[in-house]
Amino acid sequence: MKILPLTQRPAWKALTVHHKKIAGKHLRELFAKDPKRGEKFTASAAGLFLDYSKNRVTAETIKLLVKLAEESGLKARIEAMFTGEKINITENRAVLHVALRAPKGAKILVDGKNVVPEVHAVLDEMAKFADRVRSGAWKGHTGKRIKNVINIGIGGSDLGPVMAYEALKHYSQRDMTFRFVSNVDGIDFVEATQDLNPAETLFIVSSKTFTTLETMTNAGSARDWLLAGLGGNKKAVAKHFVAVSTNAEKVSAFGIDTANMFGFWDWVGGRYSMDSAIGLSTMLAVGPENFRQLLDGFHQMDKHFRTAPFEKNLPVLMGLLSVWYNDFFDAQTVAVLPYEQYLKRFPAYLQQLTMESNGKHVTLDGTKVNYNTGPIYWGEPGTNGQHSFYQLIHQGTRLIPCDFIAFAKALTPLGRHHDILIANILAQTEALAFGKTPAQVKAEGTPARLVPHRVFEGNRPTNTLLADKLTPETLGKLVALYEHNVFTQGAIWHIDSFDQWGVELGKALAQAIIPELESKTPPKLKHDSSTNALIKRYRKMKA
Ligand code: G6Q
Repeated sequence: MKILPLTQRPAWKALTVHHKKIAGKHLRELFAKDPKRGEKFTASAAGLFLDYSKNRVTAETIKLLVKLAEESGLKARIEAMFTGEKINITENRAVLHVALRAPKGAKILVDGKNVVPEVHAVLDEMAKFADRVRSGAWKGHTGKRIKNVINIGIGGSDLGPVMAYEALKHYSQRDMTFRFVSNVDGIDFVEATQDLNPAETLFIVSSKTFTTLETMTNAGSARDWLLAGLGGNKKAVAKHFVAVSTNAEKVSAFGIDTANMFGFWDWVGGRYSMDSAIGLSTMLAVGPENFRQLLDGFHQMDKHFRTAPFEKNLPVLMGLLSVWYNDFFDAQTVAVLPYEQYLKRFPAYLQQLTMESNGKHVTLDGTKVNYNTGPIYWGEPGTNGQHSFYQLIHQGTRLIPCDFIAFAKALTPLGRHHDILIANILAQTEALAFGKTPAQVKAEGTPARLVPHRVFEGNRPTNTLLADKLTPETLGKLVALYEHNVFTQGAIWHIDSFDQWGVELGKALAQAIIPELESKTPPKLKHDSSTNALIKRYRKMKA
């Protein structure tokens, strides 16, 4: 199927005209016109319920957005991903995070080879290892049981594991301590280890490439710390270090026994890898059975994404709504606001997933886009955010579409807390949609001069996502929902959501400057005058 440039697709043109009609309409009006709106504009899948009625859309908008998805070849692109086509064209790779959660009997071919058996073989190895560590059968070098696990990794090899650990803490083995070291700022490592006994500590070095500067620097410091604490016998490394990587050679050169290496594949992107062996820390924390539940949740959402018609497809609807605001309303950002303290790292995780995927300026064929691509994702858990940046969402001059996330049941109920929490999320989306008119403000007895300050325009769009309770399975569904939401957006914009040349640049840049900072004699500097002067100043200041 030939895909026209985005702005030439008939649905895009129709949406441009349609937007002019919708832009002036208020949600108050849309709700008043259709008393069933709050029930109609909803969809559910795999136990997740989405209310998208408080969006600035009509049935016509959704019809046109779905048409846009069709004209963008979304269906074929979904199939291409699920069947292992090399849709990451700039790196010539398949994009198969969906294979990481495919059931045992499934068949997904990459270059003619079924990858599912390998996925399950690694999962089984991880489970065996996790059981040994959790039960105390795996002993450290001095014979002590492992009580502390530190994941060393960065970006995709850190954000997923941290988020999942925090999200699933309720299910974690509480007599063990889990920490995550990512930053090359030495403080990250120092603080993570300062109160730990090396004899009881296991490091997981998580790095797809096993060359990432930050991770290798931290792993080196971890080895020094361990050996210093255990009397310097290099044999100790084998009992206190395992690796998650695709690079066996480098793992072995570091001194980690490749028998203690858990592999994955080049068709797993870093930001899509929390359900691969990169999730080893998650499995150690919550146990193999819970990890399998997590994978099952992912898989349920995968099936929904692949098979549900677009107008009932949660990730597709959410992706299309993002495109709607990003490209037609010129919204710059999307806020993700979980009303669930365990999801406190979810927005940070999503920042990478969304922005590293869709922060692209050219289409698949290298043409510069003439429309906006990936919005900025950000957020904090509620209700905390309400006492800070919500002011701007309610009364600022920017349009900020928000995803509100809540669960019907608290994992550890405490008095009235949960009802109060949920009352807040409902009140916020209500206020954002309907606002408060000058007449309403006046009727409250507000002095005339204060009326403008206390008016809420409303018409601020929100999605509300509701699920039963935060379980490993639900977390899997939620993450897959956003993965496929990002996929949908990328398909509409016709960009490669799976490469990250901007991040690669960062990996190369600092390498040239490190020796200039470290050299004993003044280096010959060939940068611009600002960088040269800053390097000289830093060398002088640190002396
Ligand atoms: C993810 C990115 C990036 C990557 C890190 C770590 O999609 O490519 O965040 O995960 O740079 O890379 P390594 O796992 O190779 O250390």
